[in-house]
Amino acid sequence: MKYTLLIVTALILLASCQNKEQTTTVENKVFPFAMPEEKPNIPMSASTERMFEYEAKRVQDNELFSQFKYTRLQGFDYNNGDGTVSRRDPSRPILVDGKYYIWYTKRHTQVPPIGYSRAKEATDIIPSTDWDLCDIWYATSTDGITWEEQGAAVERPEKPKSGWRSLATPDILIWKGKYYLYYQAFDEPSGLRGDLCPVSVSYADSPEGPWTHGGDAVIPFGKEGEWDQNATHDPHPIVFNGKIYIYYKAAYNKWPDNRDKYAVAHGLAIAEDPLGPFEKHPQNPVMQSGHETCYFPFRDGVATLAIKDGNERETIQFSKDGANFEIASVVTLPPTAAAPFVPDAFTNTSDGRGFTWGLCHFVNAGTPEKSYSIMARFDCDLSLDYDESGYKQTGVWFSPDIYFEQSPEKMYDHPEGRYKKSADSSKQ
Ligand code: AAL
Repeated sequence: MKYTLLIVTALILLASCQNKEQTTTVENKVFPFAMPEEKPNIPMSASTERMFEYEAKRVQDNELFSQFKYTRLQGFDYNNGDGTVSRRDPSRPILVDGKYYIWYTKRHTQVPPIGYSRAKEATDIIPSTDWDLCDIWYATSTDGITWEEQGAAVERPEKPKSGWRSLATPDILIWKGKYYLYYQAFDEPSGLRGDLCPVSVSYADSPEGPWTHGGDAVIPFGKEGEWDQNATHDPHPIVFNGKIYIYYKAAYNKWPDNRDKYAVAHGLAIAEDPLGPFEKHPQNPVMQSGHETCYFPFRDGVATLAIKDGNERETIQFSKDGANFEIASVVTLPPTAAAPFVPDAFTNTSDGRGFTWGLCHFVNAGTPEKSYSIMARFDCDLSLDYDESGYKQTGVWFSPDIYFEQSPEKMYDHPEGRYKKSADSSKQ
């Protein structure tokens, strides 16, 4: 009797254990309610698998995710918005002796630009694009919002020196105590044969100048038939792995009669001396999304903001080697032509801290007839040293007017006018 009772108890216990085991197994096959720390060993969808590849599983905890908030800059006059004064493509701000410095493309022409597609009509007085007939100007600020324009830093040289037609889209490098400005140097009105221009460099001992010309075509065009055969735009230097890494942009797959098929990619050129020679990375283009370049040291690698163009537009990406980028987050309303204040951009850090603010531009400040650009400030939390939950919210609430501004009727109103209506655009 005693034995029978023992055996029955043992059997009941065994059965209950088995049941428990079954329940546990079944439960573990379903994705849990509490966010798992580790990737569970259960069948998962592609999206769930990918979630474990991000630096944080919740986007709100992702150091490479942020909202962007915008502020108008004070101190810049735009001639009542008549299209004759434009400022665009700011460099990253640098902080020297308590003052922020920026450089940018400034156009001050008698008339507004006539547009990319009418470049043949451009003269010494009439600019084709917003960045035609420009010089590199600079401004200073103590708070990043109110700026004092200081004057030209680098002006167009006389014809036929490279850049005689226009200088545009500068960015700055600090290397061994000297300052280097890289910028696009045009020898013809932009739009004539695309946006044809290579990069020139000038250097100075102080951000105030004077600037000495240091070379032209420092990042040479690719050979005929190569993706960067006729443009090296948006030079954007950082110091990484003890060397100067310049990211640059080229639009490819476009010809004067076939601009709509264009694609944009970024290349990387590396040098040990700011004046070159720059060697192009064998895996170029290193980035197939994004328009203007924006790269910054982040942790032990390099991160980038890829905006406007490409399948992976509006993403932030990260790469350990500065050349092989993966998506880190998808963002809303990212800054156009972002130029963040990155204190460790040139320190050769292997622990990049990110940034919390910068400058950007809006190219549609005017109308298509009086087109000009303005610069603005953005704030965000892409910094490892700053945590502001407001920037990590996922909802971005535009007023209904913003959506209605985007009406089908206004689809081709872009001031840079690169897109054409299809022959048959009527809807059935
Ligand atoms: C910009 C940049 C380059 C282009 C033009 C002026 O935003 O991509 O600089 O050449 O547009």
